[in-house]
Amino acid sequence: MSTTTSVSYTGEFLDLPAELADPAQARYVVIPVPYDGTSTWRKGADRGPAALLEASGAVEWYDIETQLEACQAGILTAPALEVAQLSPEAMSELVQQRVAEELAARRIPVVLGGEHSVSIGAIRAAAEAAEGRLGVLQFDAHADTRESYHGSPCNHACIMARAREVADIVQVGIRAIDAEERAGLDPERVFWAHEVMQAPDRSWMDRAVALLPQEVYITVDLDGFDPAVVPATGTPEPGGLDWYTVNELCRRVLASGRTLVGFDVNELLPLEGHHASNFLAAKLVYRIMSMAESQR
Ligand SMILES: [Mn+2]
Repeated sequence: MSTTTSVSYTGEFLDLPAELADPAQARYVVIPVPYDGTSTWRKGADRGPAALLEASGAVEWYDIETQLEACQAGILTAPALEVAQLSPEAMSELVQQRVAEELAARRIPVVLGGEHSVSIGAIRAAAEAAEGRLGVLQFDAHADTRESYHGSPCNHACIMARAREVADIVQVGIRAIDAEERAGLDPERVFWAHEVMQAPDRSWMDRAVALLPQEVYITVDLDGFDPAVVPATGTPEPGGLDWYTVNELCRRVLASGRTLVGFDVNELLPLEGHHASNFLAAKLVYRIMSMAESQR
């Protein structure tokens, strides 16, 4: 029933020819992590990476805002990690190991979820490889700061609790938490959706950027977007971010001179007959690469 053509897609990001996906040269490596072990409501995020990759074939190589073709820097697409049967802890360790290898090879890892628990290993690897303190910029409807959930500290609802153990976090678009999480949040580091989407100007973005150290990892839970923008996600929450807000904050972070060490886009739950969300996710991956390349 959940089988669509996109599930079995195993092509390259952007459908790049071999010369733009040369392991000896490529600056980026896309790592699909089709994991859906801990999601709590609608299942199917394990189909996200294949749907995103399939949609990426329709993304233009030329980026209008940055006036460049980021793919000229080279983008590898790694085989999907085999994680379906793993516990969240074992999955996180495998992702951490793979991301650490790519960082050691001086590539920028781009993890495709899967549910949001795929980020834990990537953030840990980035924090270990960082020269100084790592910053993690999170776009999400949920704070994900539960210490443990359904028996696991590596549940999707805990990923920012794990991130703040090793990094300085900034949380944007948040609009669903429980009372216990509220008590543990650092109000300076949380940019609530209802505040930023109704703010008279974008000065809040300057405050967000200033909270990040030199080296930054970006984690995009697609439910950070409004469900009208991205309906294809497992736990949609009304009142979310729009395309230009997410793009502009990423642009400002990178234009500030900060270093992008890696990023992920997760929680895409492909819907039959709806491909706009898959395409947005693919385009966002490429836009972040384009913004990073424009600072080189
Ligand atoms: Mn979320």
